[in-house]
Amino acid sequence: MKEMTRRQFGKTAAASAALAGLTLPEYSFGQAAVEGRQFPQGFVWGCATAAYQIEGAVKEGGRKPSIWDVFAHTPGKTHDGDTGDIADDSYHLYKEDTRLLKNLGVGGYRMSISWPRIFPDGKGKPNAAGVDHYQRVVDELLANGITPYFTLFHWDLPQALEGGWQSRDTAHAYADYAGYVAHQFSDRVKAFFTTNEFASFTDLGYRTGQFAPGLRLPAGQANQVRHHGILAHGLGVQAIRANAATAQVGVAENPTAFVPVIEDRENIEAARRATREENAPFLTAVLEGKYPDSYLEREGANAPKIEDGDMKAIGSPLDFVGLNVYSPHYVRADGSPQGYAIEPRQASYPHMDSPWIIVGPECMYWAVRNVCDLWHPRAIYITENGCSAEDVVTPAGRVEDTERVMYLRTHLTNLQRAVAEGFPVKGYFVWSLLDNFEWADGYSKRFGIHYVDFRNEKRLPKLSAEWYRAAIARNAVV
Ligand code: PNW
Repeated sequence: MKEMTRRQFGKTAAASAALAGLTLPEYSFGQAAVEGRQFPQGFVWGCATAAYQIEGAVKEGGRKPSIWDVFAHTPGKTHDGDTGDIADDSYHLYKEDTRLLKNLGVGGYRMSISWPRIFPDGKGKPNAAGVDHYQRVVDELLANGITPYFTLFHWDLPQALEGGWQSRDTAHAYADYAGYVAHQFSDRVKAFFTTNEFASFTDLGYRTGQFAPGLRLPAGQANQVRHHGILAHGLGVQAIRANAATAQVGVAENPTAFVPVIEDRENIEAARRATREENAPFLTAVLEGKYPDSYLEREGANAPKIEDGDMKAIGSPLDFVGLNVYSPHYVRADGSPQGYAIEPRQASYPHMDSPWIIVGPECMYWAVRNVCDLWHPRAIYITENGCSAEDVVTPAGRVEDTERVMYLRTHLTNLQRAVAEGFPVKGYFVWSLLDNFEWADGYSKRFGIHYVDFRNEKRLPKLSAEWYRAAIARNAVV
């Protein structure tokens, strides 16, 4: 028999319904689907950005350079020599950005505070103009019913801090800065993320050199940098709590998300083991207050030097854990002592515009589940999820980023699974509100749900913004 096309089938169905005197309820299929894909009441929908990626105005309001200003201005370090000098000019356009957020209907905005605006020299005398700027941003958000979530460190380390993260003093300077910001803002800002993605600002900055400050240190020194990164987080938690009794504190981290190749007991166990082992110097240390012995043994003489009290600070209890989730790693159980093997990725694996964003939406479910099964955090936020796409403005003046919609929809479907199974996921922040300065990739990779014309900083909602708005309005994956 000849196969019926969908269109023919639709016509036939409609015709037989009409014959039987029935009218098909509008959206009948859609509604049934949405009911099963609902998020809980009070779920926080949001967008995320980071200061250096959107603000521009690098010399205004008393700001001094961060390591990213210096790095981006060093020839050969970023795509086409792009810098964050202007970026999205959000320093001036924050009211417009707030309008975009309001149009989406989000409840939360995860933004980062530029350390060199608050302490231009990294420490010492705070800069009132920097504090005032963020007070105005918070005013605007609150006036529009949007809850600010502060990330206190999203990689823009003040250049003036000698030695950067190689110096233990930087962890103490960070804690002073974090405590100061908490003190200034905690009457109106309730949620603080200490740091964003340990591996990105330690390993990529100091081991592989792709990110600022672009160093390639040997393993022992690089491990010490990692230690200073998580120590900063721990001392920061203590400082925030000391300065703001009611503040909610957590970390925003991108642990490698391991997906079991087959969903059975052995492979699920392998994914859990891999999560703990492969994230040993970062999330595991933070949530256990201890480096796993296997990590210390593996690193041997290169293991970090730990001082008294470090691990207690690092393991400070958290109110929530933020997870940045983009891509999966597949893992299987094997007979090895560690009990798992990470699958190599085949060359044909599908990816988004950034080659590292491999598409495997189950990573969203498993990132949540592995972390919850291992460490039972009180709450989880998805602090970032999103993708780059080769967006173009059509002659009709639109950006039809259907592949970003596909990416978001499938990841949210998997997040909804986690929520439905009872994992304590409280919110989700799309990366990103706007196209922006994508670090070493400069302006060549677009992650926004709003398009930005970098010749004039004009914003344009993409199809994905419309889609996100609909999902938020229905509190469901649509
Ligand atoms: C995250 N990688 O960075 C950051 O938190 C954002 O600032 C960034 O814009 C976003 O993801 C998109 O890249 C990452 O190469 C950058 O594995 C690179 C990697 C991971 C995270």
